[in-house]
Amino acid sequence: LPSPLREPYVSLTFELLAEDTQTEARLGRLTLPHGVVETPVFMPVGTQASVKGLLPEQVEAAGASIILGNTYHLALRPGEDRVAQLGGLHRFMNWERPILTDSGGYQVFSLEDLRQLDDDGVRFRSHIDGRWLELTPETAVAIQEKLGADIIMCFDECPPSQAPKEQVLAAVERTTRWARRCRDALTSEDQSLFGIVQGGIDEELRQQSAEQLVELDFPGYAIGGLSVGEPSEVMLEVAAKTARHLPRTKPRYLMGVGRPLELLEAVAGGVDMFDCVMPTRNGRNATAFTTQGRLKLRNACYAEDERPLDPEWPAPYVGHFSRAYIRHLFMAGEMLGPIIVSLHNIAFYCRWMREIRERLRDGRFNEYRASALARFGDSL
Ligand code: PRF
Repeated sequence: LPSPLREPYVSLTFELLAEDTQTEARLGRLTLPHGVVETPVFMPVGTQASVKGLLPEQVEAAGASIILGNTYHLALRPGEDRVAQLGGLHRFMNWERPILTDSGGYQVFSLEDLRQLDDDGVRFRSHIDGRWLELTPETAVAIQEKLGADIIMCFDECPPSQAPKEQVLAAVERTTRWARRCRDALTSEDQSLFGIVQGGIDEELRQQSAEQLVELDFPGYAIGGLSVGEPSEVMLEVAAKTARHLPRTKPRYLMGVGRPLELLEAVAGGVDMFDCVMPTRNGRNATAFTTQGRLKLRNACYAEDERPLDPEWPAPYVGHFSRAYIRHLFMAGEMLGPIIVSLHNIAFYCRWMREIRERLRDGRFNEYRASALARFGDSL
């Protein structure tokens, strides 16, 4: 078609399907090049092009519609050029649904003494082979373009939770400058770049950060810099207050959060997307999330327990194994133990989000929220 008649290629659409009347919660649908994501959504973490221990078909059967990958780890090994040469991250790992990659900002800041930080970016030594590497807004975008995720993230500065206000302000200002550079560096038309709000636990700085990023007009926004050691109630309050300064019609992603009840509360505060290592990491160390609370499967009380992990919410593939058997696998150091509980936990998190979406659809979200808080207290 002649160019004025050709539909512009749309790499992301976000439809608001319902808004709760009593809270800020929203039901949405995100359409990306690799598929549709119903929100609120939980994204399992696949840092090194693998959701640890699980086959892609198991992750999908567990209910995941989008997963997260990490620029930092994949740039170090096997390198973005090799992934690109092998057809991009989707093909490399055989995951055909949407992927979001984090920019590496957060990972590199936890390296402390391995870094040189200035306004240009971060230089650090590879923990794998000691070679010097550079992450800047431009390189973080270029790497993420080679990886080929549906959603890519701006390179941001996440200051430590105890940082004084001047340092948090400086990080906000730098994060905005970097966000503009990321936006200007983007060339790919089938990837959507999200901005990341910083500002620590200071309301004023959060508002400032959000407003500056909204000015840059990203297709979606993340709330970064939280869950870095502050109390859970503070995290939830700051996330909800930040969400108010973000555009109603665009997706909002709370990075690195959290426990199931934190996800529920953050949804009530207006958040649409989450990622967290908790289901997979806890799965590897024998902790299962269930409708009976968290189970620590090495505990002797499960030695002869014939019940499945969660009779109410059986996970695909693993719903029939007894607690006694799973405990045995952990005691014997068998790799099937971490696999079973990781798969169970991902399925639990995805089911948890599905329940939330169903309550948003039928208008009973706040009732459900109250009953879940009463039922699970601090057990989830
Ligand atoms: N920035 C980025 N990734 C992140 C965070 C952040 O602030 C967090 C904060 N908990 C998790 N992952 N780029």
